[in-house]
Formats: sequence, structure tokens, C-alpha cells
Amino acid sequence: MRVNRISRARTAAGAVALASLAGGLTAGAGPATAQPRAAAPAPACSAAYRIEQKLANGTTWRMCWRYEAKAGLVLEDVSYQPPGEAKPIKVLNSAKLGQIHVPYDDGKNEYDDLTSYFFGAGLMPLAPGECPGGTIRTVKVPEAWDPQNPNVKGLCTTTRARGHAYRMQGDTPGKVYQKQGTDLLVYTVNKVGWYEYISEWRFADDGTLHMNVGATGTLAPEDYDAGDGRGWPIGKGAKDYATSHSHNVFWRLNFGLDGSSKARVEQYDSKVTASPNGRTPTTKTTRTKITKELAGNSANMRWWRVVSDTGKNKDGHPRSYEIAQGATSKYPGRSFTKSDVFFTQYNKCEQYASNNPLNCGAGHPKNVDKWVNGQTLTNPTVWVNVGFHHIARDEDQQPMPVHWQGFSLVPRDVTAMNPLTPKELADQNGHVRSGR
Ligand SMILES: [Cu+2]
Repeated sequence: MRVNRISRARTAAGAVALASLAGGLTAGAGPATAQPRAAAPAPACSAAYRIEQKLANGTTWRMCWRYEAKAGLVLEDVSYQPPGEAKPIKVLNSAKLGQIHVPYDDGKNEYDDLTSYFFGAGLMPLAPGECPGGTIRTVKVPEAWDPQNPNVKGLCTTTRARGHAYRMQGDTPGKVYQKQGTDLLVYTVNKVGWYEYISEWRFADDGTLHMNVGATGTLAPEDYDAGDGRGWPIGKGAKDYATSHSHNVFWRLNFGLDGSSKARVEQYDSKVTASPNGRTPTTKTTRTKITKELAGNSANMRWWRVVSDTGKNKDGHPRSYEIAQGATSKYPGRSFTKSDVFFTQYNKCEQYASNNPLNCGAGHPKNVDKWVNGQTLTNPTVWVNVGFHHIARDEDQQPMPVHWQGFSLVPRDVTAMNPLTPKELADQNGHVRSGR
């Protein structure tokens, strides 16, 4: 173990000791690699594990939560009910982080924060002001640092204004259709070494979901040795070079559109072709049905969607959610970080994108890229990989400002119209014949 890793190494060793102790106290529980007991309340859960929020514009989000030793917060049975829908529309069976992989640029350190560095155990208690307008719930942390005190007030649920949901000038002067949108926010803070990760799940009243991880805390004090051109000076003059590194965050999603785990995956690509004589170029969009497992790579004008096998909206269009990748710096250093999205056929044993610690049978690979091996895709697990290459800057001290990375799931034909449409415009579905 390198001297400059003492702090993190010590942290890790301490956790192993505590985890084993915890294992000794709970019958049948193993060491740190043991599976959390199936306390899963899904699909129905008791009130303590239920999150239900009706937002100002009339949309209700419902879900269950539980907490895992490694991945931390898990959201299950997530449904969305906009105004005008008689019952909740199921979106996800489950959603959680799938890994946070942190390789340093000098090649000396590489961490799997979820599976090897006790992300889940590092749940931080939230100060009263950290969940403005909301509720901080108590989480029982499996394999907690201190097995005598596993209860942490560490789960915030609250709402937050997000500005315009829409705006449209009406026909009569002075008439404006506009609504201000609100999100339900669900978040935890997990400390890993010197970093603190804010895992935020945002559920908008228009049916959009935003998953983001914000890294904050403090730069690892051991990593100021980058005199080798692989860091950035953040002390006075040409010294105190903080070593650059990547944060590669994976999310693991199981869709349950309209209550079914069965779903199709489609990829869309648009190609722009120049026209002669300076005329407007033309664009052609093609759909590729993804029938087998896929390691997908982002490209300009490319996107994917997960389509319900059963549910249709009131226009008769199959309900789907589109994966909208956020800004990413893909890290090509490992085969499991080389793709932006992985669609694998559901396998309960495949829980983490790298160094999956579960025993899935002899020879079963440990990393998500190896789970893409030609199986027919009928019940997809979706793995989204978003990378951030962190070259420290002077502003990173002190504390380090939160840097965010993530993606969104955008409803596509879940409802027949804008779910927040005002009554006066409710007949404007399809070709709008205006006097313009
Ligand atoms: Cu960083």
C-alpha cells in the first residue's frame, strides 16, 4: 500500500473491521461482500419507506426506498401520475447507483467507491438546513461504521422550484399561458475518503427524471504530488499539484413501464446531408431496434429509448422513456468505461458495473461490458455511464465546490399531450390550425 494512501487505506481497513463485527452480530450475515438482506418492501412498502409527493401543478410521484450496504439509496416501484391520468403510470422497477470508478491520471490509484470503499456505509447525517422545506428521514445503514449506531438521519425529500414549465402567448393581447414547474428531490450525502457525493434524484412535474451525482468535500490530501505534469498547481506558485483523476459514475436502472418488466430498446440516429447550391441541408432519422444486448456509444444526434411492450397513451402511441445523456468525458482506460450506456438482459446477480462482488457462478465476469454477450433483450437492465475528468483548480479549496454529472430520463409519449396543459388548450392535440 502506498504511503500516500494511508488515509484512505486506514479508512478502508477500519470499515472492514467494523463490517466483520456487524456480521458477527447479525445471524447469517457475512463479511463486507455479503448481500444485504432482502428487506425490499417493493412493490408495496410501509409508510416509513414510502415517498409520495403531489407537486403544485397536480402531478404525483410515488416510490419506495430502501438502503443497501454498497449502493446506498435504492428507489423502487417509481410511478408518475400527472393531472388527468386516473391512475399512476409505473416508470421504474428500481434505480440506484451502479458504481463510482475513480482512476488517477498517474496510474497509481484506482478506486471502485461502491464495491471497495464503503460508499453505502459512508452515509452522512444531514444538518437541519440541508434539506430546505423538506423532511430528513432516518436510514438504518447495513454494515454501518459503528454497528451500535446504524441509524443516520440522512435521507432528504423535498421540493424545489425549477422555473418555467412552459410559456405560450395567447391569441388575445395580454393572454399568456405559463406555468412554473416544481421538482420532487430525493437525496443523500455519502462520504468516501475525502470526497462527499451528493446523489440526487429529481422528479419533475412534467414526468422527467434527473439523476445527478455531485462531488464535493475536499481534495485528497495525499494527492498533491503531481509534479509529473498530471496535475494542477493549487498552492502558491508552481507547487502543490493536485493529481488529476476521473469520476466515472454508473447508474443501474430497471424499467417497469406500465407495470411490465418487458420492454424494447430503440436507437435513433439522424444524419444531415448537405444540399447543392447552398440550399438547406436535409436530415434523415433512422430507428434501429436493439434486439440483443448492447454496449452503446454516444454519437452526434444519437439517442436511445426504452419502449413499453404493453402500455399506450391516449393517442395510441407506445409509452417510452428517452435516455438523455448529460455532459460526459468518457474514460477509455477500462473496457467497462468505454461505452456510455449498456443494455443487458436482466440478471439479478449483476448489480455493479465493475468488480461486481456477487457470486454469479464460476466464470461469470465481474464487469458490465462482459455481460453484453449477445443475449436477446426482452427485460433490459440499463447502465448509464457518465464521466467527469477532474483537473483541480484553485477554487477547489476549500471546501471543494460541488461538481455535477448525470443524465435525464425524458418521457416520450407517456401522455398524449403536455401533462401540464391548461384546460383551454386541452383540445389542441395534433395539427393546430391557426389563423396565422
Ligand atoms: Cu474529483
